[in-house]
Amino acid sequence: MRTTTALPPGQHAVEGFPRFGTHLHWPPPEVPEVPALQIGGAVKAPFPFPLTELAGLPRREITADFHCVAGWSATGLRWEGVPFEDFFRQVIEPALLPGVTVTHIAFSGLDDYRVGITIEDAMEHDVLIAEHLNGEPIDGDHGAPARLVSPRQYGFINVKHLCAIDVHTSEPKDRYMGHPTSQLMLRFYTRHPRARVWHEERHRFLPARAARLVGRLITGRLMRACNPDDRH
Ligand SMILES: Nc1nc2c(c(=O)[nH]1)N[C@H]1C(S)=C(S)[C@@H](COP(=O)(O)O)O[C@H]1N2
Ligand SMILES: [Mo]
Repeated sequence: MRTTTALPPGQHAVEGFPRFGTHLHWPPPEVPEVPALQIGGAVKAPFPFPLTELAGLPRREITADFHCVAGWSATGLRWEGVPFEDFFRQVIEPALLPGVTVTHIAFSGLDDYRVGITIEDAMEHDVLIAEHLNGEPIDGDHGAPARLVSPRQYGFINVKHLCAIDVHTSEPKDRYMGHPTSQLMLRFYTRHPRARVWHEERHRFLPARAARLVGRLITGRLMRACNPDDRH
């Protein structure tokens, strides 16, 4: 296990692991009776992949810190699941349309939240489709039944309640669902296409230091509106 020595620039450690996101005004989405990942995009035909079948793929455990673009970091989280790289090679690649060059992967949640990331970032060895957090099945707060974990990228890339994975041949549009207030605030935030924490890629246009402020203002406000007793 890795012990945390340093945080990426502009981040501060918090106790525990708060629930966060654009969806905070609502309870976590209900998990379907037979949860599955709908695989689509540049494939021969879309198909569902039942989550139970993840058990038959290579498994990995990682310990990593989690960095929200608002500035807080939860440290030493132990995630367990299937490396996305293995999932891609074993499940998606055989289904691809012949001759396509995959550039991006879009991950969607049951709450209709979606982000697209580059294939390079998705194939990093520590990117997981995670089913367990600290030895327990992931709960509703943190993304049941499974979530994307990409520790080198900001929290907003780490899609909770995974239900669909689409392969793309160009950059897809993100979709942040949520309360109208969150939607309004998020219109002022254009996220960085790669969002790598160690490069402090917070915002598509603003330099890192200015983006720290925007991130804190927008996401900090969202957070406090929903967790009035917490100070993150
Ligand atoms: N499905 C879904 N995934 C999501 C979000 C969301 O609103 N819906 N919010 C993102 C944001 S902004 C952050 S910081 C993290 C928060 O994860 P946590 O609630 O487990 O702390 O989830 C990310 N993944
Ligand atoms: Mo976030």
